[in-house]
Amino acid sequence: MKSFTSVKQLGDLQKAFEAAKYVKEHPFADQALGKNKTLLLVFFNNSLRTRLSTQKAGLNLGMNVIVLDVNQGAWKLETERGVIMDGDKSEHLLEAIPVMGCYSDLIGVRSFARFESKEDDYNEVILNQFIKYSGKPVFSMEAATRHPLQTFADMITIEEHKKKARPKVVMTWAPHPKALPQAVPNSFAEGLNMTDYEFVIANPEGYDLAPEFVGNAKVTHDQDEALEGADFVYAKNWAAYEGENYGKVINKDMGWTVTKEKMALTDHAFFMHCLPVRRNMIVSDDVIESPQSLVIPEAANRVVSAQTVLKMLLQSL
Ligand code: AN0
Ligand code: CP
Repeated sequence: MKSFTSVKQLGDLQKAFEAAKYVKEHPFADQALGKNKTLLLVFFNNSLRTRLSTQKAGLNLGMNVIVLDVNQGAWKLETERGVIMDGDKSEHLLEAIPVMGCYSDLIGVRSFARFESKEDDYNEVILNQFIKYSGKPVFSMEAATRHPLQTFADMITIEEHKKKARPKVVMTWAPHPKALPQAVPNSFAEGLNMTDYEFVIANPEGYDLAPEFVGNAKVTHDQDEALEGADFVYAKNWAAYEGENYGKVINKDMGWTVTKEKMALTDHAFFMHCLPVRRNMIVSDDVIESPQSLVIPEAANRVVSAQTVLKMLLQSL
């Protein structure tokens, strides 16, 4: 594996789940693999889980781990080529990236969609510059269009909790005050399309995701209908994707909050969310605190997903 930017690069899912199970049961078995190797994590955006779980994954593998928060303490970076740099940005990404490459063996990058240009976001301009200019294997810690380490952790969590071979998994949009990227839902859809589960996406009109990510999922604008008989409810907010509304919040319909009444429509479903979550916007207190809530096991599996992927990357160095 040269870089890791999409769950599709996991290849055979059953083998990936087995690799994850081994990592979970033997977290310190591969310390020799990472010895004297440096993991650099670069954050253009905030993070709690990704930051801590990926560091822990690297440490479990015996790696040295260094972290850079680009917006706190580093020079402000210009990302466009050809700009006359007479403003507030002191350094260009085109120097910064190869310099970071000099100090590391593997590089993780978090760089959210900026919602300034759909084309730039969906072409992953920042992540791809790291891949092109760092000279090192790069992995996504949530880029503009995907969050593969989250999706892999979500899929491991479903695998661990499913009670039937083909569970019904419903990904539902839920309201949020601010515009959030489509990376998590795109990536989850990409992952679920690799399985033979029944997969339904529920969102209000105007919030349809990009067709290349929706794939074979059934899409409905009726949340109640989608929830009927669900085994897993995966809630997430995302900003609009389509047309002029790209990156905008076009409605905050509180009728889409996942409540006890909504969960009663399901087949005693598990509740999932990648976190951070806004309570009583996305999900009610009682649902997230219920025994059916998997949000903490899901976050715990972020170490497993990161460690499994880092191990694969180290093995192909
Ligand atoms: C981010 C998002 O929705 O993509 C990160 C989630 C893992 N969420 C927020 O910015 C609140
Ligand atoms: N789920 C997730 O990626 O969380 P952070 O944004 O806190 O890393």
